[in-house]
Amino acid sequence: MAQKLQTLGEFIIENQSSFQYSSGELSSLINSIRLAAKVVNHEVNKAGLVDIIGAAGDTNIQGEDQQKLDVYANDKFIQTLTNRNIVCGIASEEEDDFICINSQDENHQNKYIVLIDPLDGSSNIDVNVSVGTIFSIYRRITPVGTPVQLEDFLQKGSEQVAAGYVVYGTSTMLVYTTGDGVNGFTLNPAIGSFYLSHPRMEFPVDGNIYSVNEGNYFDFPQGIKNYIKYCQKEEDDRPYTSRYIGSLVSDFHRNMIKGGIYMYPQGSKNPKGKLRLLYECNPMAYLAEQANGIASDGFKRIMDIQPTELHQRVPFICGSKNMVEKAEEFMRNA
Ligand code: AFP
Repeated sequence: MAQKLQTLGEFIIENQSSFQYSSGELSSLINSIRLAAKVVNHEVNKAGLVDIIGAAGDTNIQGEDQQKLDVYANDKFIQTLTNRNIVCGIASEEEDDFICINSQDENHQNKYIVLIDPLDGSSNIDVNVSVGTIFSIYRRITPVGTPVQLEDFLQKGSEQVAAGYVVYGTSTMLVYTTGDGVNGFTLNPAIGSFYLSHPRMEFPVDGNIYSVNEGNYFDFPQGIKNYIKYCQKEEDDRPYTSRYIGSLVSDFHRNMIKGGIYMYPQGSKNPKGKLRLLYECNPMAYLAEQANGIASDGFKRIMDIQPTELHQRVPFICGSKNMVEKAEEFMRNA
């Protein structure tokens, strides 16, 4: 007999009580992200049809060209979270500073803050390659009812209460964790609902895919060069294969399903790594650990790093446990 399909909305309600701080607020927040994701998905899918792609003329704080869909996704997520009045602060990869919500209202009781990379991998949009949204949720540490402060955003990844991503791919999926495993929901575009399609997602302990921008090979630390050579050697029946999309969400998603490792190390072009600790690495690290994987900067756990600035970058190595441990071993011994 066919199994009953469970929608994301039903899943959120059903699992609300298993969340340790259960008050319904986190559920509403994830519901808002679901809503914004559907709106952005609609626009991303139209990208090839309408003249929405291309640089918007602005440059973000990292000095990168912003594309119109980056701006659109940023606005939609911020608007949805602000209008529904369920968070007290938002930080976005596309904004220079964090946004304080309800700063004038002493009676507001919202306790969550959201950090978001609204459209990661956006340089892939104009060639019809998958992109994603990444989000990360924390409880504020300053008193409720006061304006949020920078310290609310500069928490270690280990303090996250939820994290997830939306991958706008051949199908659109929302994958998230609230600390009790990772579940994936696929959008049925005909109905506009996300359905539980990938319950309890886990990285295989080992894998055979390594994902890295090998164009930067000569710039990599010796440990990473040695690890890549190890993957390429044909001896000992180690048939590794290379797959790199250049869109973190998509590379992570594939590796979680098939088993693999993603690496973006430091180098002279990116002395501290390229990826952002708060918007990309911490949420992916939380998902990875909840899915039996590991995320490291080559030497230590990503989620143990104390952030010092909003747009901080770190080296990032993430994926199947045995593969990440092996890469760390090469880093230590280099
Ligand atoms: P964009 O959002 O600028 O396309 O950057 C995407 C990204 O942050 C991450 O999603 C990719 O894995 C990584 O950068 C790709 O970087 P390279 O193009 O340097 O390999």
